[in-house]
Amino acid sequence: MRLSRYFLPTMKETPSEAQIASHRLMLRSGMVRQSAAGIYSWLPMGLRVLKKIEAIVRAEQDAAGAQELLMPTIQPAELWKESGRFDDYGKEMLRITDRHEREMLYGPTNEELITDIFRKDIKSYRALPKTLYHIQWKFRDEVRPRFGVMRGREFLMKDSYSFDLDYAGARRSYDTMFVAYLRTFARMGLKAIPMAADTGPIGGDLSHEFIILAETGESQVYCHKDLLDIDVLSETVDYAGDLSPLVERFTSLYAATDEKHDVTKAAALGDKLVSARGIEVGHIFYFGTKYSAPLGAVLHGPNGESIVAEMGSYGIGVSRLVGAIIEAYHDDAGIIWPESVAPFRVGLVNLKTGDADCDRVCGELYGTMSGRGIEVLYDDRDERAGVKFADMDLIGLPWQLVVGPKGLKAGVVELKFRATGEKHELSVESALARLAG
Ligand code: 5CA
Repeated sequence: MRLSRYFLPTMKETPSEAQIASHRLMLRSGMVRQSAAGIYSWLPMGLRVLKKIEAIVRAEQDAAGAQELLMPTIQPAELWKESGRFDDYGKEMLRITDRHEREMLYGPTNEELITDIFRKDIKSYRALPKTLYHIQWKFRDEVRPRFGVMRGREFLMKDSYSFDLDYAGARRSYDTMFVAYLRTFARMGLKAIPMAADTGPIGGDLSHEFIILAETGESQVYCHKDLLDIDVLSETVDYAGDLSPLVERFTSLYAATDEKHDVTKAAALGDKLVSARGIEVGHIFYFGTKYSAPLGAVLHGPNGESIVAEMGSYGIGVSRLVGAIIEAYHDDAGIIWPESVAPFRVGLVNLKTGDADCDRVCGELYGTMSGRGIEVLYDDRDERAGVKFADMDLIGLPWQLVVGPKGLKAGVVELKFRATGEKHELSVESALARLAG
């Protein structure tokens, strides 16, 4: 992509409405624009990151055996009356009446709708277990939408729902998602710690929030220091095998949100206790028959008996993750994207647009990288070098490849790694080789 043609409205000034770094940086780097309180448009650069995050979430869900479908954003109120949540959900639910005076709502979550789909088509115990998921916009009329996409009213969630025949099966499905979540967040460069948590309006009696530690987090959390040292991606995961040892490595160490905090247990950890602020990026629940019983998701068992499906649900805040990753990866100059979610891998900077040599070499580099599938944003604007450097640091692409007239005379270009600021002068060929690796 050529920056001269790209829709990337960056800002030098810090927007006054933004209280935390990620919100400021998302506005300044032209990723999102607010259209109403807690409701955002995703501009091209922001959307690229959102899609990258979505792709990692999807890949890990698929690897764990979950199947993707897509449910609508608008749901009929009747289903929620069947579960009893229509009244319980209160003011957070956006209620809508259609032209036929039918009560509808903009889905804040999908337990009822998925149970309805399941009960209509799945009748035999042979069809289980099943875990279904979708990645879809939700609406919650939050009292205090704030911090940009971190606590929005409209937000993108990945939500999965598991159906099993008994507790043991449901526990297995829970553990599968537990492990898939560990891997998902690790692939984004995040250390998300599973913590014992309250179940709130979703219900049930087993639940973990996946929390990343950050000063600007909305919740107070406590955990054992050793949890921060487990390297999840170095573990071999076999979803057909026994996942409980890995799950136990996490759950055997103390970790709790404020609501579940046990002062005595925490005190016993001594200097191993970490007390910090955290951002909830995922939340998983086991709630047995809370929805399947009232909605009648009942199966024929092997001996003609009736079995009420055992369920769990598993959410990831896909749009919240964009902000959460920036909270974890930024400095005074801007964002520092981990490679796995970066909107482009390389920012190609032409220090002197209009100079025949610079234009030619940049054109060649741009063509070669694009041809090799390296995602590159080419700053071909007629701007001062200072402006170009500042914008590149702000948008935080992992690599900056800088081409200037002086360097070219000496036969070199400069490759900068945004995360460390490390710079190397290299020949064009060596720079390309580095970037391809
Ligand atoms: N049905 C369950 C699991 S599918 C559920 O709705 N869980 S939840 O309420 O915990 O939401 C799942 C995730 O969505 C949260 O962990 C959080 O990361 C994200 N989320 C929740 N509310 C918001 C919000 N207002 N803005 C942005 N992300 C949110």
